[in-house]
Amino acid sequence: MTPARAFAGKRYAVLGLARTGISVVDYLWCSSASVTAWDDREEAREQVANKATLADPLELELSKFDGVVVSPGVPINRHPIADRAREAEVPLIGDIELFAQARSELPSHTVVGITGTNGKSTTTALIHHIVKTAGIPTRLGGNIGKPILGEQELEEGGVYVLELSSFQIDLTQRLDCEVAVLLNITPDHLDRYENFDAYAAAKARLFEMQSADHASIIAIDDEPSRKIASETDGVVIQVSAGGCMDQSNWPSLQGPHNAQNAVAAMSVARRLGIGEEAIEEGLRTFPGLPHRMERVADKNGVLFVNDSKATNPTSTAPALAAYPAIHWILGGRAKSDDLDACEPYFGNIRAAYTVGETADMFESLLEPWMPVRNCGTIRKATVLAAKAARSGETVLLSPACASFDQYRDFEERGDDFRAAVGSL
Ligand code: UMA
Ligand code: ADP
Repeated sequence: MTPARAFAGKRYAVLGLARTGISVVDYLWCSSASVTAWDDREEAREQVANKATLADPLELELSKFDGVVVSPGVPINRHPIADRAREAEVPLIGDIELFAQARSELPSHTVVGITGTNGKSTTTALIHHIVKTAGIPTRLGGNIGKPILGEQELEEGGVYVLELSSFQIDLTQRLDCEVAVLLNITPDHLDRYENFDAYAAAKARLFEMQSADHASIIAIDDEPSRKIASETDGVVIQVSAGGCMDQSNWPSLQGPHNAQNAVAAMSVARRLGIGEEAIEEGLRTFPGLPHRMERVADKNGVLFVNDSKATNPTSTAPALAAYPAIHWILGGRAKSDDLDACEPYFGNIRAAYTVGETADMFESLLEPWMPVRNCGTIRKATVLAAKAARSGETVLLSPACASFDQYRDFEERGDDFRAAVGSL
């Protein structure tokens, strides 16, 4: 983004210096703001030493600042910075709020914001792909792994497509999306919210920030989303996975969950004035995203699928629904102590291979239903599953857990599975 005059001469404290924080410091520095930055990790601090004063915001007089900019990964429900900023009456904000404040200085443009528990990245990438297919300049950013302030500004008439997590929405006060999308709400991130209702309320704020003539596209396939749709004012367009008739021409959008993503994306595209032909072309040519039901190999008729991004049971369920005879590799760091969302599809599973911290727990949970091998690691599970699988069957990594017990992130876990398949 080109620097904004809105921040010139202002003072900001920035907490958290990973992808988001670094982009914030760079942007504020280029915009001639004065920045004091901090991260508990020394190596992170070193990266901004030439652009910011280094100091822990908890040791600063915060009332002297115009804002405290924190990263989405800083748990503001328990980190003392939240109380300190409130006491000093300084806004606690994130990078998306800075983007919102700079919008009036950008060439005229449209913002599409996408939230939901599952399917955000797929839908964000799909909308971006359809808009691009229609020949409109467009940029992807946000929770998908690309902080928007680090992305290049669009020319007149462009469309910014932003994936927004509830953590980012919590740090945003005035992002008025021309089109805002809610895909679904199921339990997740409960360590960051007082309860499930508070998590749902965080998502609802995206719609509360919109002007009356801007569109809210809400998939009404679960109760909390239906409630938000009924309580949202203005232009509300309700969609449902059930409204998607035929996915056969969309190779990267298979399964009921992708029907939901596709109907939401189609609705956004229509709202943006994109014609049906470009929409269909976009759906047909969408390449899909790595680590989401990604077909990594076909060996002697056995399909190997990497769904490492499925970090909770709800996001694993559609993958289990999509194949008839599965050797299921699962486990990692627990997000829940049950697999209830997956249970309707247990009939599709030939055998389970448990790994990671939840290996024992899932072993005892699944044993009454199916053969289980307690493998410990994905490497071992892949070898055993590949040996057992017959032609026409699928070896599926869809962990229903976070990756942090054994890996840096879900990408590293999916790459390890791909490497394990490669060395069979
Ligand atoms: N830190 C401290 N003190 C603390 C806590 C944290 O100094 O008490 C520091 C950490 O050392 C770290 C930084 O703060 O350096 C936190 O960074 P971060 O976790 O926010 O990392 P980013 O690289 O900026 O990534 C964030 C999002 N991370 C989270 O929401 C946890 C990324 O989403 C997002 O892609 C990126 O911004 C760009 O927008 C990741 C994610 O897991 C993929 N999101 C969740 C999800 O999708 O379920 C919401
Ligand atoms: P997010 O960015 O919200 O985490 P992704 O698009 O990366 O979502 O998909 C994460 C996982 O969730 C995928 O592995 C996929 O199996 C599952 N998934 C994708 N879309 C949906 C949906 N609409 N509903 C439920 N699960 C979904």
